[in-house]
Amino acid sequence: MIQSFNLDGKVALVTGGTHGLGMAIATGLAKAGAKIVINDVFEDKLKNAVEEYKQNGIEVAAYSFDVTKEEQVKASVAIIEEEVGGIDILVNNAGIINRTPALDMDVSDFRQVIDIDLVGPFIMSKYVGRGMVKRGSGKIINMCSMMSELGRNSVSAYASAKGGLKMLTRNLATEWAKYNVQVNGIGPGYFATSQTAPIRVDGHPFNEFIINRTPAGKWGDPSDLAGTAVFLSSQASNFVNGQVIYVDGGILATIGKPHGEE
Ligand code: GCO
Repeated sequence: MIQSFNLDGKVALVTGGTHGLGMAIATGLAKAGAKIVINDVFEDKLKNAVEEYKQNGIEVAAYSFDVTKEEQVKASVAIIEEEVGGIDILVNNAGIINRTPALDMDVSDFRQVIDIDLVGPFIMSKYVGRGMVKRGSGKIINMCSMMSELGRNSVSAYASAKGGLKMLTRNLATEWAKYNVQVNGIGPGYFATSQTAPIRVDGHPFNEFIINRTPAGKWGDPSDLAGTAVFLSSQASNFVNGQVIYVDGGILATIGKPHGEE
């Protein structure tokens, strides 16, 4: 049974794998045996990340391209498949958030979030999926969110993108399951990363809110996602299609509790 979780010999591409949840997932996949490829639009982020991975005993291949630019993705995927090998596992992790009330949000800012968080994963899946379909096997993991299911003030663009990403996951799963390509999602709850740092500082009302709203009573640690990512990247999930697994400390399981109640 444990062998079915083994990723030896597999090539895993983690977009935005230079920090945060992407780095934690890539580290978990590496520990399960995968060869890791990361991308970022910023060369300096890539350089720093390669060094950080190396300090943790992990050799990664790094490529700079923009997931929202179809020509860049097409060319980069071809180079990666030439230089590293066919991509067996794609983690669509790269993304941004813009916390602005809808009435105040520029349409251009809304479009930018949709472009990076939803159109980017589509473009990546289209060009990596081609090879997977041809080889008759592959795993795609889309990084969804609590906002794939729930709204909250100030994140209309992000929630729209992550809700769409859940449905893109289901649709690609529908189209590619017959080729033995499994497309699933991971929905992180609230994790201690740079992306949540502004709303996690001591004394910030949101910090208190999340601790109270999460049955586990804490922010997640990025390493908490690795096991689910290994499962969805491995043979152990070959009959799992179009699912989003929420790693959220119980947030989506509960209506919450009155402030102060244990
Ligand atoms: C926010 C947070 C969330 C989390 C994550 C939850 O502003 O609400 O940043 O978006 O990062 O997406 O699943």
